[in-house]
Amino acid sequence: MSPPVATATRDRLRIAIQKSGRLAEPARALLAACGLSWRESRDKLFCYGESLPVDLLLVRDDDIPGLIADGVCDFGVVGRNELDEQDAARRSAGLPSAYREWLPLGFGRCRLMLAVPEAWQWEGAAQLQGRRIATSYPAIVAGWLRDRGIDAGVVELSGSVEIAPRLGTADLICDLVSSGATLAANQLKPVETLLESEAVLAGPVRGFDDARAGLAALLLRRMQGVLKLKDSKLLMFRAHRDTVAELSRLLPDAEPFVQLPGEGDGPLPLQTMCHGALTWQRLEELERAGAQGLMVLSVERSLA
Ligand code: PRT
Ligand code: ZN
Repeated sequence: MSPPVATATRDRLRIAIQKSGRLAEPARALLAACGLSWRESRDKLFCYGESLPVDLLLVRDDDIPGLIADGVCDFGVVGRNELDEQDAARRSAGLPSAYREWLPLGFGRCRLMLAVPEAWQWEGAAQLQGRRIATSYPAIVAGWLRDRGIDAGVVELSGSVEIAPRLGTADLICDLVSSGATLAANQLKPVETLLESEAVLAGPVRGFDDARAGLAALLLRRMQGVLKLKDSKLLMFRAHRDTVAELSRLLPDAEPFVQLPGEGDGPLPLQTMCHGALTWQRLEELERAGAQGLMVLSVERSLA
């Protein structure tokens, strides 16, 4: 039987992730790649950690910052947009920050942007004076306007923000954009970026002073390892000493070459960890520059 969700255990970590939605699967995949596994509860809201004392709480993304602030959860995987919005709202209500970003996670990328009707000639922020902006991010938008000394109305909407100009409830919008297709379908064009967002690991402002400290450090180290290796490949090849400088120039996204033990005075056996894509074209270029027997290997795990 799973322990009740609200019990404040101090020797287990509790991480909130989105139950369903854009960040749900990538968050689970990242935690699983960190070696975590869970027993699902029947209500599918709480998953008891089996491989490590790290439990999951499956919730709506909007609830994650508050769960951390209240100490119900230790960490959460949430969009920076949501975290910053709730933090800005807390601060404008005179409350102290109750969480912070611990690690950017590289998925769920999008931008919080101002978008205006296509017919507008965009001349800059001053044009917003006296206008009405529809958004689900009122605190971020209000702060952005305040910083620029602009007096504009903020119309808070929880969804379908992009139709507000057509309905006449606002003159322009501020919303998340990834491909831009939603804006285009609503005859809107993006003009200003307020925030570059992605999923982040959010946690308390300060660390932990009990058994969770060690668990948090372990989790963070594994996450950093997984993220670093995500696009990394081990590249092995042989090359004559006089071609090494040119080969490393062609691999600016690789770590310094390591020479492997070998015999004779033929080409040196070398390897390097490359953090960018190794396309066929790049390999052919390396071959022309003198690399022989090129081999690209996937890396499962690394403590390097
Ligand atoms: O049910 P729950 O409350 O948990 O989920 P939700 O519906 O509030 O959130 P969800 O799953 O839609 O998004 C979760 C997080 O994904 C967001 O908080 C962002 O951090 C991130 N994310 C990344 C996005 C987008 N890209 C995105 N494109 N969230 C929303 N959108 C929406 C945007 O609001 C607009 O309606 O997609 C539309 C624009 O997309 P394009 O591709 O047409 O530009
Ligand atoms: Zn939500």
